[in-house]
Amino acid sequence: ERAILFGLNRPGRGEKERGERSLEELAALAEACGAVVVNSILQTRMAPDSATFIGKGKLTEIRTVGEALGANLLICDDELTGSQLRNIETETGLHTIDQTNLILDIFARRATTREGRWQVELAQHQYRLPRLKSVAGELSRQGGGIGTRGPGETKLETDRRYIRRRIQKLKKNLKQLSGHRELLRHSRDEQGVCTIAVVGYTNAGKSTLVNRLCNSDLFVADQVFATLDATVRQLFLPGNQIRQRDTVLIDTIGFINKLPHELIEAFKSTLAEAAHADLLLLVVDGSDPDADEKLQTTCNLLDEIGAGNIPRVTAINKIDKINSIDISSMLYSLSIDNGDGSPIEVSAVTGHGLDNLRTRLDERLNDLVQPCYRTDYGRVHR
Ligand SMILES: Nc1nc2c(ncn2[C@@H]2O[C@H](COP(=O)(O)OP(=O)(O)OP(=O)(O)O)[C@@H](O)[C@H]2O)c(=O)[nH]1
Ligand SMILES: [Mg+2]
Repeated sequence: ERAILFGLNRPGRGEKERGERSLEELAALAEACGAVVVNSILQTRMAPDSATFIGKGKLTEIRTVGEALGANLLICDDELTGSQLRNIETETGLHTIDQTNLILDIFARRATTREGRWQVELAQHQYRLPRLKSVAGELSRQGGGIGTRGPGETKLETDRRYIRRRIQKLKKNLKQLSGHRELLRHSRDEQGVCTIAVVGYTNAGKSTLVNRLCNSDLFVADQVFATLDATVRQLFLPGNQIRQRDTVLIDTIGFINKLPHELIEAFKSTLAEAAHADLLLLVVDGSDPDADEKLQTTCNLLDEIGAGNIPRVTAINKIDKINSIDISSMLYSLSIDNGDGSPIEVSAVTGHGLDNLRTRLDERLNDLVQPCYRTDYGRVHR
């Protein structure tokens, strides 16, 4: 597919650059779906147009550019309403999707576990339901067989009913699985296991760091959303003996700016692993020019999923790719403001700084948890 990207930036200093970077990120997402980006169009506006998102003139321009470049897909760098989607498609003659749709598509491609697939499907239905008119037709055969169609009922109503029913079913299935997760978490609690959730922007190197620290072989790739599950791995720290507790690292889903709320909602049991951790290991890609903005997004999302108050250790990763003087002072002030101590520079690839990181994790865990006498614990209950 040959895609044209479009977005808005507000007037003001630095806003245009911000808009351009946002379109670059959108391009990476589009490429992750196998699309070829042929052009990007940015318009300066105070606010989106309620009917067409960007101005009418721009839409005509997009139609012309699209025809010249042989484009067949238009992707908006924001979430669109159903009527905006329809109006833009009419004006440009191009199949149009928005950023949420794109991210849901990537998740759908990457989800491998049963839980992951159900979570993505739930998010997709919740996204589709209010926009059903523009995509009506896709589902007509699945929901409405003989006998399901009431008198005078339109296809749209049947579709809605099918989706609502499916949403209920998926929620029920997911609830069962999240019960299982809770059980596992509960048993870790009972055994006094210390949990550290590894969180951060997508592609920051979280899985690589978990692998390096735990000698594990989780999937790593230079792509957005390589990880869609919360995976638990045992971490051996010198302090485990002193605390008489085991420690685990939990690798989690990466965050992204404008992470669709449908996904946050659908993935809440997976994200809950971070929200219940004793400590967060926040991984930042220090070689990324937008590192401080991405850190801000990450912090906001942590608040949103209820993990905002968990103590954290910040690791600035990929230090092998940068000169440490280049690291924005913003990064330091952001994490110091949280009262969590200065960030630790590491490289998950070369292993640089990992001993410092282990020491810091140990110190923080010592502050947070008391020793527990695990071996006695089991006997008391028998
Ligand atoms: N140069 C360098 N590359 C790194 C380092 N850590 C990770 N990478 C690379 O960064 C890319 C992303 O790594 P992942 O570990 O998959 O990142 P992640 O944060 O788990 O990403 P998601 O699961 O997609 O959110 C891979 O190509 C890694 O090889 C590092 O310290 N230095
Ligand atoms: Mg990962």
